[in-house]
Amino acid sequence: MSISQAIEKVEARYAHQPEFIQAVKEVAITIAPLYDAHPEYDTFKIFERLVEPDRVFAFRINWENDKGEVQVNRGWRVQFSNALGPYKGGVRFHPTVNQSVLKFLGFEQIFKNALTGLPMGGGKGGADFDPKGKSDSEIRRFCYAFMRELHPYISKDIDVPAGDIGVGGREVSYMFAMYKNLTREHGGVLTGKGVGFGGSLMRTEATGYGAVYFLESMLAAQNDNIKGKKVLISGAGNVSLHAAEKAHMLGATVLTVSDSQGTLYDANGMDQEKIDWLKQQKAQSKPLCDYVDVYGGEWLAKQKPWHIKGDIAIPSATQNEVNEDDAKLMVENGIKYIAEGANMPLTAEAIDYVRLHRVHYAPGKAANAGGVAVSGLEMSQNSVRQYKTFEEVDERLKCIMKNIHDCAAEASENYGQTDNGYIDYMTGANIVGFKRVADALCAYGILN
Ligand code: NDP
Ligand code: 8G0
Repeated sequence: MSISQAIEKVEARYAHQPEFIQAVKEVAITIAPLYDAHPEYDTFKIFERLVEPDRVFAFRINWENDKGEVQVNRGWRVQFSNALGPYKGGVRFHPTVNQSVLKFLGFEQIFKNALTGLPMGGGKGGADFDPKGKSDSEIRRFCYAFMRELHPYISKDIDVPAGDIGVGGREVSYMFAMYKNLTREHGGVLTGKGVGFGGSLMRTEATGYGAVYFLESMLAAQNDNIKGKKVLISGAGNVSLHAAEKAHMLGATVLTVSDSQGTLYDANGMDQEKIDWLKQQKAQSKPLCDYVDVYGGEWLAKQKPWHIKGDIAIPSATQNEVNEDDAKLMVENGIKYIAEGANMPLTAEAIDYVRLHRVHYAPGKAANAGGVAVSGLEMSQNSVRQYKTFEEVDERLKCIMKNIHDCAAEASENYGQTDNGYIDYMTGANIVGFKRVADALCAYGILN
């Protein structure tokens, strides 16, 4: 079966899973030259096999709110592929979570994890629980209940979840406590744990910092650098605020962050004090717009950042947040580089538009791989029970991000996709990630 036939089959079978189809097509359209060079992939039906998860667990979560009322949510864990190592990927708590979203995220995770060069397979999980407006006790009860249902399917050598949207250090700690309580195992079953009980230094910063390290390599490839560049960031969560922090540390001017309510625009740039204030504000679930009263700038209610002039965009909120109109605004406003902090923040049309206009574009599976890479380092540290310093992890992260950049750029060149210095990172990253997984599957024969 050819790749295009496999896509048709996915489209027919999963017509009700648009995000998943979108993610599959984005990989499919770029790996044809690799497939042509490797007839064994066709023989072993690698693509057809990889678009179907190994398994999906679906479960109900019963929990009690502060009024003593019983609440019911749905949860899932998608174990997509363990060809390269234990299933690895975050857990998302957001009302928009469904199987389509988790399958797209799990599918992407397979190739991202392969790109890190660390032994991790791909998976993703979550629940349609909305943490907004919930008390700490409600969050705790939900996390306990979620882990009570999830724990039979995971372990440090089988499947290793972590946080994602709506799941940070507090939630990981509650889930870890329940896992430990039920299994009596104090090991590396979750990453993003507190540093006092098995967490890695730098895991919190890793995704945002890594995205900026990736950008540094993209800029260097064009004989350019980040100093003095104007940076637009969307989102105001873990990825966004740490991307802002690193961009500022390296001499860029961070003009925006945003959330579901609107965009914060500070023409003077956000320095460390302002970023620390934003972290505090978000940790207390307080509104971004209060910033204007303290530091000035503008609050643009219900607006995205893309109508503002800048050099670099780091969309770091959620999937499909940048549509074709937003892409046009980016190009009109001078954006030359895009590094995806979020997973699939650009729609397919937006990607086509920015690439057509020769904006240097790094897909999430390359640019945001720093988070899962440091999770991989957390797993190793848990196994050997020895912990690295912040500086040691930072060095490894820099090295991994540079390696992902260089491998993707090299594949773009080798497969004839680099055009006059314009590197096709999307094709390059997909080819490198896919090849590592496909070669493992071929070696296994027809077992996954
Ligand atoms: P957080 O929950 O910390 O932050 C999410 C941010 O995005 C918040 O500011 C939130 O705003 C905003 N947001 C979420 N959904 C929407 C929406 N529908 N519309 C507008 N804004 C929205 O999540 P993370 O920073 O961890 O994750 C952000 C992205 O990065 C996700 O795509 C995630 O999968 C990806 N990622 C995360 C990694 C990590 O290590 N955390 C690793 C690699 C990728 P509000 O508070 O108003 O909802
Ligand atoms: O550490 C992880 O496994 C993790 C957590 C959240 C998101 C991601 C990702 O790569 O999208 C990975």
